[in-house]
Amino acid sequence: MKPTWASLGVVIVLGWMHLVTPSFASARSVLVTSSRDAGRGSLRDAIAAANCDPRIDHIELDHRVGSIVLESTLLYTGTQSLRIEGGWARITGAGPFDLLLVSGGAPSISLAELRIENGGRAGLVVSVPAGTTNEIAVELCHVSIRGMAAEGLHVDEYTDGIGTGVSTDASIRLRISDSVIEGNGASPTLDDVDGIRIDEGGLGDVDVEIVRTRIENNVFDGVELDETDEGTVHAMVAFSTLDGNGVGNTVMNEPDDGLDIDESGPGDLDLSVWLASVSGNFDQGIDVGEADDGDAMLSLSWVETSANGQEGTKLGESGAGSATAHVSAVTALSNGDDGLQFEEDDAGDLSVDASCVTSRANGKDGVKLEETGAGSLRFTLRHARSTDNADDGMQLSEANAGDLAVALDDVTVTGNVSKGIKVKQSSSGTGALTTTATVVVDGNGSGIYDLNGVVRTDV
Ligand SMILES: [Ca+2]
Ligand SMILES: [Ca+2]
Ligand SMILES: [Ca+2]
Ligand SMILES: [Ca+2]
Repeated sequence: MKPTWASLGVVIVLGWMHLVTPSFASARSVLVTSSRDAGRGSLRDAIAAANCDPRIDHIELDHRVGSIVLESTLLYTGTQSLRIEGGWARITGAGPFDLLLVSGGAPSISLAELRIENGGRAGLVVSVPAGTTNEIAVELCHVSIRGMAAEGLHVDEYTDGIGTGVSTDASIRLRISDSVIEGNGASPTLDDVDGIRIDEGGLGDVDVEIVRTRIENNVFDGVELDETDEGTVHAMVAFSTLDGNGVGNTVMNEPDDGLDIDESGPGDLDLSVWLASVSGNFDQGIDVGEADDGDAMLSLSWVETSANGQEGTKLGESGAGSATAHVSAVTALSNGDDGLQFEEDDAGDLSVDASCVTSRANGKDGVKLEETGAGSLRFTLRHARSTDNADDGMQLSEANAGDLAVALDDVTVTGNVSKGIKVKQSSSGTGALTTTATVVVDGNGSGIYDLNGVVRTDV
């Protein structure tokens, strides 16, 4: 029989599918059907196929795969974006190796419906190759990363490991939703192996969004974002918990927080946290630092930061640039240091607009704002309570060039061991404190007001 063009097409397609095993769900998707470490139909085979064929951008695990015990790292070296849909499979591996390593500079790696558990090193490592200048995006949706000896997720731009060697000029974008990052970093010898860690250097930004996600009981920081040189940090955390991180750390290079962000070099830091719990962490709940040129902007709304070992929230801004914070419906109870601590240094202002804040039984001040260097301090606080703290209810200070303007409205300050409200304006400039319906019950150990260089007006 003479072959038709249609039958020839079938033969060609079947032959091509035979060459690129395992089986294909579509032309650019590989279906994983085996739970074995390697071999036909395995996840390792699928990733190897994607390493060789840039048309493959999708790997799907059949929901019957169940559990895969790896004997070595799954290494994705492809340069194309890749999405792995895990079918709720569980990937583990007892040896001292990272479970999934992405090293080819793919613009996007996306994992969904996958459980990555109990590995001997990190869960997912994205190692950005030298010379990369584009954005590298990492997306986790319905992913759990639990019980890794090292980081749960580590995105690293450096050639020689954490923050050392030569960095690329890539930007890093991370999106996490409906996920769990829990109990990672248990190695007794590795340092700074956080639940989620981004090491970004050189040109480029860090852009992070964490939604509906639990990041808990990691041995080091829950989340650590380090951005250096030119570039900004934008981070948003919502409907999430970052509790109990940094506890049980036996290496102790540095105390660890729920959320730790460090931005340095030119560029800003912009963090929004809303509807979140950041409590019970070893050091600070939220610890953000912006250095050199650029501003720090912090927005907290409906956030609980309690029972952290040091400050509930700590913001530090240094170098040129200002610090601005909007705080509403924030609770800070029984932290080891201040409930809220904002410090701005060098050129630039510190401006804080806060309402509905409860700061109680903290180890030092309920609220501490400190502005030094050129620039002014502006603070408005409405509908707030700062009570039963071990030092002052409120300590607000402005130094060097610049003015101080504080307005308190419907604020209750009582039961603090030292002063109720301590406000200090030193060096040049003016100091003004306006109180409206502010209740300062004389239950403070050293009296109600301690004003230095400040004129108080009660309206
Ligand atoms: Ca940078
Ligand atoms: Ca900066
Ligand atoms: Ca500054
Ligand atoms: Ca000043």
